[in-house]
Parts: sequence; C-alpha cells; structure tokens
Amino acid sequence: MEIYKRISERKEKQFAILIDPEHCRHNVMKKLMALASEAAVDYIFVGGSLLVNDHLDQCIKLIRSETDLSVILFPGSEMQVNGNADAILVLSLISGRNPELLIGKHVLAAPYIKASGLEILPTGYMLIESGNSTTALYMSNTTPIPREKDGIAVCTAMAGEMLGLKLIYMDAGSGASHAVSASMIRSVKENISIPLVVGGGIRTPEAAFESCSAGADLIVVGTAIENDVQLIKEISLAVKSA
Ligand code: 1GP
Repeated sequence: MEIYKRISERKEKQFAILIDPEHCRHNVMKKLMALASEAAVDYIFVGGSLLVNDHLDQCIKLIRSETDLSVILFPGSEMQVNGNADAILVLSLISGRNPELLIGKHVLAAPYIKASGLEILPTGYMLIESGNSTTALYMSNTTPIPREKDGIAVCTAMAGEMLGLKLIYMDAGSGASHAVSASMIRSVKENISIPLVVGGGIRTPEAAFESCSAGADLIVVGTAIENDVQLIKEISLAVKSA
C-alpha cells in the first residue's frame, strides 16, 4: 500500500524511529532493526540536519538488509535524496521565514526527487521552541514557534493544509529538552484534517502515549532509542495502546 494511504487511513496511532546516518553502525543497526520489526514499528525515518560523512546510501542499504519495514527519507538538506528508500518527506519549513527552506532548496532538488521514483510526502514542517538550541533550529536559521503559543501553531498548520500540504510535522528538534506540549498537539489536531506527525524530545513510553492521546497520528523517536534500544518495544506498546 502507498505510504501516504497507510499514514492517513490507519485508525491506530503509528510509530516511526529516526535513524541518523551518522550513527549507522552495522552491529547496532542489526539489533535495532530486529527489535523494530519485532515491535511492529511502522516506519524507519532516515536523515539528519547535518551529515558530516557520506553515509546515507550505506545506511539505507544496511537497514534494507536487516528489515522489510518501510524507509522514509527525512532530509536535512537537498543532498539527502536516495532512490533506495520508499518515500521522502518533502519538507517546507512553514514555521520559519527562510525562503530557501520554504521553496528554494526544493527547486534544486525537484528533478532529483522526480528521477528517484520515491513516493512524495508533501509536508508542512514546523519547528517548535524546545528549551534548548537544537541542530535543526541552528541549521534552519529560523525562529521556532514559541512553545506556549498554540494559536500560532494552529494558524500555521491550517495555512499549510490550505496550501495543499499533505502532512503536518511538528518537531521540537532532535534531543529537545521539552517535547511539543499536549495542549499544542490537541489544538492543532482539532483544526486540521490531514495527518499530524510529532517528534523531538519524546523519551519515554509515557511521553509517547501523551502525544498520541493528545492527537498525534504518528510519533517520531530518535535520540531516546539511540541511547536505549530496548525502549523501542515499550514505546511501540504505548503508541498502540493510545
Ligand atoms: C527530530 O523528531 C525527531 O527531528 C526526533 O527527535 O531525536 O529527540 O527523538 P529525538
């Protein structure tokens, strides 16, 4: 089934793990992918805000050799396009006012994305203030939406949907001190009809449950499972029970 169809039509909450190609080691990945398949994780997101080494291709091949789960690119730059994945989040950073990340980089990447044959997931990407400066925030050169300003998040997400974007992704950034608040998730979810993805700073099964119960359709966890792979199972159970 097409990935967008799966994200948008499935009634249960969904769970994606985020793999940073910089930390993609064979022995770790083998264990991680075995746990992810066992825990019925829904998607493997691959990408990073800053890739210092050229490991993306190798990393995707490694993931592919260890699991049949769907691989979705979560690109930190226009250079992270790779036809060996299944789909790509084409992100427009609608919380910011950096024209390069709203449309500029997309113009450069468009022919490569088209040639890759990847399923395209047009995504309104929103960075939410998280209590610390994350790599995503620094690299984007934008101001995040203040974490208490639910109204700004709601209007931004509504505008993204009106522009035809198919997903809204609210991200506190990898390693965020505070995840996106339940109140902001709830308010945004009540005002859009496209799927809502939430990530950044979700570290425990309780936090995953809270985000899903508030209205996230799909949550993304990276740092916490990098630190403790066993969390995959517990978070997956929490997501499915929400
Ligand atoms: C970041 O949403 C992802 O873009 C995941 O964040 O690494 O904090 O889980 P964490």
